[in-house]
Amino acid sequence: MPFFQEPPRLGNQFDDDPLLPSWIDRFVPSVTEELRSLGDVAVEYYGKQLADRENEPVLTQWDAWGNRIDKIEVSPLWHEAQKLAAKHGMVAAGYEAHYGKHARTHQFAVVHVLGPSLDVYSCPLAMTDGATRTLLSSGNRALIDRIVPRLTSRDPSIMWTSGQWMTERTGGSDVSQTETIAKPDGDGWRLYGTKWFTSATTSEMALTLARPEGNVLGSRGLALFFVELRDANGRLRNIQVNRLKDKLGTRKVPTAELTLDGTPATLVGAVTDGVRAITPMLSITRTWNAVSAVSGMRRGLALARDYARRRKAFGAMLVDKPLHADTLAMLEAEYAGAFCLAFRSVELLGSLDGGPDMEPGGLTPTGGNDADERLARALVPIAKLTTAKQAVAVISDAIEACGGAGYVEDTGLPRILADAQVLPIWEGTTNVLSLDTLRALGKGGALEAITAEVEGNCAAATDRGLARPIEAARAALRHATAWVVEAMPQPDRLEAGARRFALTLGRTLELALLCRHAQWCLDHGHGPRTAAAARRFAMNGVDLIGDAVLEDTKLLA
Ligand code: MFK
Repeated sequence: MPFFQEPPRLGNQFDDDPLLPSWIDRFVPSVTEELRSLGDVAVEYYGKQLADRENEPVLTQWDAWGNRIDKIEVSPLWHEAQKLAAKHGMVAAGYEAHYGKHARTHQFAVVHVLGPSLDVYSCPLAMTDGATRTLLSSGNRALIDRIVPRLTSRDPSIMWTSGQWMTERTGGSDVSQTETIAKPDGDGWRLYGTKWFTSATTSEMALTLARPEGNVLGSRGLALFFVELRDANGRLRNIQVNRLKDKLGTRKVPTAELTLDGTPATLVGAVTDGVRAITPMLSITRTWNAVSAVSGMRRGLALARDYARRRKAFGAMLVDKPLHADTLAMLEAEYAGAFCLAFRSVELLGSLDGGPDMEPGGLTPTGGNDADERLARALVPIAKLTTAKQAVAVISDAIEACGGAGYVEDTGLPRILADAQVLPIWEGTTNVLSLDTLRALGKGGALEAITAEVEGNCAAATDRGLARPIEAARAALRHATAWVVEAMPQPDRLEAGARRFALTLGRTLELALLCRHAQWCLDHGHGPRTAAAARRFAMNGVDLIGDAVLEDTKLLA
């Protein structure tokens, strides 16, 4: 009988997760059974995902009679994902009163368990969540009353998803150069321009930036608009889909280039300051990005761990080989740190929302307390940039741990890595977010908030076995703080070191949060595994601070 290797299999994606059950037990234990049952749904949809692997979105621009129709058909799994997402409240749960201030933890736990099996349907959901928060923050009562109930519905026949169109040919980072023009038209506006990266073009609505005619150049002159994509007959309203993007990953997502040629639009708020108006979207989608990064790592590691128990080489199972086990342990520690930071970001969103049950009807934000707001403003970009880089590195190693099979498309493994590569790009690159971190710290109070966060978590971790990782976190924080204070008056030095600084803060926060959670696990019967992750994370390295020699940079770049 010739040898055939058994493929890696997934177990229940709640129970098999080394962090999620204890995190949920700590913050919102009443959702444990719901998540456990979704853990099986995730396994079922992983199978469907493999079967659906080759289906990609198709754009049909013309009908048989020469009419421009620009119809996009998405994959069968995406149709199912739309229903699942509504039913399980992947957006709605964040706005429901039932779990009080832990509504966001509940919501993102569902996203974490189901997301990796839904072929990046998380992309339109992230923007839908961001659009909900942006509309709520805008105070535009007419739009809030008409649209938010759709975005937060659990009924698939009612729920809408939303796009977010910011990127133009002029760029995705510096949106101040936006070329789309808005012209007044009766009570509303019409938009003229080209949007270069519009994901979720099958959504019912979008929020977008445009410059009202005559406004000043730069981001202050932009305004935020609401666009309903189709008329009552399902026809696009003066929107042409030029083509779908031929992307490295996220190939199930119908990302398109659009021309807006007199597209009807509604002003969301003021006629200026659109970038500021859309910033609630950024905090939400960046947190989705962080959770997608950890859930992508989980999927890669779940398969690599299972494979290590099915694959024999050089006379032993891979898991029993010291070097293979050491590699998996290093990756699991990265996952554990990233998980804690992403879910801390989630928790802070909850306090920024003011909790979901702050008012009858439950959907108007009152804002959180000042300390949490200052912390969130810096922690969200740090969490996004740190976890995204970890995801690409960890998933790359996870598929390497499956050997050649990890490089063969029909195992489904390479797709996990290809999809992860968007995470450091989408919603702000690592460098843009490093600069955003500096800007957040420049507002005052944010570095103190981060220091208090690290110190508070370290102080709560009293077990002797955590002493070394705690010292590593404190030392990295001291080094980062000293560096930024010294570099502050030297703009070029500060900017050049911003990525190392932001990543050091990210890894320091991860380690401190991990130590705190490890202590909780030791105290509440969840065993010593998380403490082992904290020790190993510290060994992986935390402190990246350093100044490059400028002349070397010039020679190299
Ligand atoms: C899943 C499928 C994916 C498909 C493939 C996708 C491929 C990639 C497609 C893309 O292109 S994604 C790129 C998306 N783009 C971004 O996420 C934007 C990245 N750039 C930034 O985040 C810039 O920092 C930003 C555009 C916000 C800078 O804009 P400006 O024009 O320099 O504005 P400015 O003056 O810095 O900020 C305006 C106001 O917003 C200020 O408030 P004040 O007016 O009160 O002073 C800022 O403090 C505030 N602000 C800026 N960023 C903020 C913020 N407030 C809160 N949170 C933030 N993050």
